[in-house]
Amino acid sequence: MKYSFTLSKKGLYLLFINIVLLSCSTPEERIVNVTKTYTVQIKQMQFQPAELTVSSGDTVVFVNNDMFVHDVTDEVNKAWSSLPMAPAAKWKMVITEDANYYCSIHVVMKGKLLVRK
Ligand SMILES: [Cu+2]
Repeated sequence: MKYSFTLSKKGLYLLFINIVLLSCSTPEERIVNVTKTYTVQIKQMQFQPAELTVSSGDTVVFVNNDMFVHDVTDEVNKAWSSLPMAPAAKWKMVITEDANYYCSIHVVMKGKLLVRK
Protein backbone atom coordinates (compact mmCIF):
# COMPACT_ATOMS: atom_id res chain seq x y z
CA MET A 1 0.00 0.00 0.00
CA LYS A 2 1.32 3.38 -0.95
CA TYR A 3 1.25 6.01 1.71
CA SER A 4 1.77 9.65 0.95
CA PHE A 5 1.92 12.46 3.45
CA THR A 6 1.01 15.94 2.37
CA LEU A 7 0.39 19.03 4.42
CA SER A 8 -2.31 21.33 3.22
CA LYS A 9 -1.87 25.09 3.53
CA LYS A 10 -4.17 25.02 6.56
CA GLY A 11 -2.12 22.24 8.13
CA LEU A 12 1.09 24.20 7.62
CA TYR A 13 -0.52 27.27 9.14
CA LEU A 14 -1.66 25.34 12.25
CA LEU A 15 1.79 23.79 12.60
CA PHE A 16 3.37 27.24 12.40
CA ILE A 17 0.96 28.62 15.05
CA ASN A 18 1.79 25.71 17.36
CA ILE A 19 5.52 26.30 17.04
CA VAL A 20 5.04 30.02 17.74
CA LEU A 21 2.89 29.31 20.82
CA LEU A 22 5.31 26.73 22.20
CA SER A 23 8.29 29.02 21.77
CA CYS A 24 6.46 31.86 23.49
CA SER A 25 5.90 30.09 26.80
CA THR A 26 8.69 30.87 29.23
CA PRO A 27 10.09 28.29 31.68
CA GLU A 28 8.30 30.12 34.50
CA GLU A 29 4.95 29.62 32.80
CA ARG A 30 5.60 25.93 32.33
CA ILE A 31 6.25 25.31 36.04
CA VAL A 32 3.41 27.47 37.32
CA ASN A 33 1.59 24.44 38.79
CA VAL A 34 4.53 23.08 40.75
CA THR A 35 3.81 23.42 44.45
CA LYS A 36 6.35 24.34 47.10
CA THR A 37 6.96 23.17 50.63
CA TYR A 38 7.66 25.66 53.41
CA THR A 39 8.80 25.06 56.96
CA VAL A 40 7.57 26.85 60.07
CA GLN A 41 9.80 26.20 63.07
CA ILE A 42 8.30 26.12 66.53
CA LYS A 43 10.96 27.26 68.97
CA GLN A 44 11.30 29.45 72.03
CA MET A 45 7.50 29.48 72.33
CA GLN A 46 7.09 31.05 68.89
CA PHE A 47 6.15 30.12 65.34
CA GLN A 48 8.98 31.21 63.02
CA PRO A 49 8.19 32.82 60.69
CA ALA A 50 5.01 33.98 62.40
CA GLU A 51 3.61 35.16 59.09
CA LEU A 52 4.11 33.25 55.85
CA THR A 53 2.76 33.89 52.35
CA VAL A 54 2.31 30.83 50.12
CA SER A 55 0.51 29.88 46.92
CA SER A 56 -2.66 27.82 47.07
CA GLY A 57 -1.73 24.13 47.13
CA ASP A 58 1.63 24.68 48.80
CA THR A 59 2.53 22.57 51.83
CA VAL A 60 3.62 23.96 55.18
CA VAL A 61 5.55 21.65 57.50
CA PHE A 62 5.49 22.62 61.17
CA VAL A 63 8.50 21.33 63.10
CA ASN A 64 8.54 21.40 66.87
CA ASN A 65 12.08 22.40 67.73
CA ASP A 66 11.12 23.45 71.22
CA MET A 67 11.42 21.56 74.51
CA PHE A 68 7.65 21.73 75.11
CA VAL A 69 4.63 20.08 73.54
CA HIS A 70 2.85 22.42 71.13
CA ASP A 71 0.06 22.20 68.60
CA VAL A 72 -1.08 24.09 65.51
CA THR A 73 -4.79 24.87 65.61
CA ASP A 74 -7.09 26.99 63.45
CA GLU A 75 -7.69 30.04 65.65
CA VAL A 76 -11.01 31.25 64.25
CA ASN A 77 -13.20 28.15 63.78
CA LYS A 78 -11.00 25.41 65.31
CA ALA A 79 -11.63 23.71 61.96
CA TRP A 80 -8.32 21.83 62.06
CA SER A 81 -5.56 20.98 64.48
CA SER A 82 -2.28 19.13 64.46
CA LEU A 83 -3.09 17.67 67.89
CA PRO A 84 -0.28 17.84 70.47
CA MET A 85 3.18 17.66 68.93
CA ALA A 86 5.99 16.35 71.12
CA PRO A 87 9.46 17.87 70.80
CA ALA A 88 10.97 16.94 67.40
CA ALA A 89 7.54 16.06 65.96
CA LYS A 90 6.51 17.33 62.54
CA TRP A 91 3.09 18.00 61.11
CA LYS A 92 2.16 19.24 57.67
CA MET A 93 -0.84 20.61 55.87
CA VAL A 94 -1.69 21.78 52.35
CA ILE A 95 -2.74 25.43 52.34
CA THR A 96 -5.62 26.57 50.15
CA GLU A 97 -6.87 29.56 52.08
CA ASP A 98 -5.69 32.19 54.56
CA ALA A 99 -5.48 30.99 58.14
CA ASN A 100 -4.86 32.47 61.54
CA TYR A 101 -3.58 29.73 63.78
CA TYR A 102 -2.35 29.41 67.33
CA CYS A 103 -1.08 26.90 69.84
CA SER A 104 -4.11 25.87 71.89
CA ILE A 105 -1.79 24.83 74.74
CA HIS A 106 -0.04 28.23 74.90
CA VAL A 107 -2.61 30.62 73.48
CA VAL A 108 -0.19 33.53 73.16
CA MET A 109 1.63 31.63 70.37
CA LYS A 110 0.08 32.78 67.11
CA GLY A 111 0.82 32.61 63.44
CA LYS A 112 -0.67 33.55 60.10
CA LEU A 113 -0.71 31.89 56.69
CA LEU A 114 -1.58 34.05 53.69
CA VAL A 115 -2.41 32.67 50.26
CA ARG A 116 -1.16 34.74 47.31
CA LYS A 117 -4.13 36.08 45.33
CU1 LIG B 1 2.48 25.70 72.53
